[in-house]
Amino acid sequence: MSSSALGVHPLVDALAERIRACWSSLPELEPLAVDPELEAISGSLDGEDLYIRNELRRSRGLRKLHLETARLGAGLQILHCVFFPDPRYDLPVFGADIVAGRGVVSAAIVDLSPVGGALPEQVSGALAALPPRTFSQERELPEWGTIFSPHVRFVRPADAGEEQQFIELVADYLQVLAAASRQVEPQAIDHPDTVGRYHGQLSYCQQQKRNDKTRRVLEKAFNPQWAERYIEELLFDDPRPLA
Ligand code: BLA
Repeated sequence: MSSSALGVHPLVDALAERIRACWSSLPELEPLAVDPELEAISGSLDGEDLYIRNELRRSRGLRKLHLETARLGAGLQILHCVFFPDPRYDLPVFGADIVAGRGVVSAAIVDLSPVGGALPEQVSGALAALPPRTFSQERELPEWGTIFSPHVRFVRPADAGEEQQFIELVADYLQVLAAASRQVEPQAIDHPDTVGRYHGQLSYCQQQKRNDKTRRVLEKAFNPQWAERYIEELLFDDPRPLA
């Protein structure tokens, strides 16, 4: 059965398709195994369909590309996407999240987030040069959102036109990341910059885990132990220790 047959919001489907298309522009794209238990999860909760699909890849400079599309409790539809860099490469974390319920998108966020204090200059320059995209409803970041860059966009798309703008915005950010990941040269595993980016990525994961909204939804759809494992092992797993 296709995910749309289960009632995933068209923005979730369309953005997932666009992200998959962007994957192919990443250098040295390779498969990455997903725990078979987590690849496709379906069930029901309070009489509603429950569905999670997880896709993983990796590419040059990026240790894990994760795309999750889900339909969880109370008609909630989610797209969750994070590309985690290999700390040896001076690359940001790509993150995007869409939350929709009852046909309305309440949250759409995208960012290339720094792990080394500030974004690499090439990346911030390329982001600053992107075509402007305007949204009528900007949202305020939560208190844990200090991990995001000055280029983060957090909006509530008001109509189909703004939903399309959001898709284009995500594609712009992915193009910037693809260009950077083609050019950047790795540094030694024990280089102080590598160590700094490793700690930066740990703190990115730590802050994301402070988002109670994600945890609460997963606990309700499954159970607290399952949610804990899912968050720690798949959503925001720490990078492998350097030595
Ligand atoms: C908010 N995330 C939310 C909300 C829910 C989820 C229910 C509240 C919706 C709203 O405020 O309108 C739930 N998100 C999930 C679940 C998953 C998910 C269950 O990804 C996965 C299974 N969240 C991320 C990533 C980012 C992110 C990668 O996972 C950003 C790059 C951001 N989600 C994010 C932010 C909020 C949010 C900033 C708003 C939080 C707030 O306002 O308190």
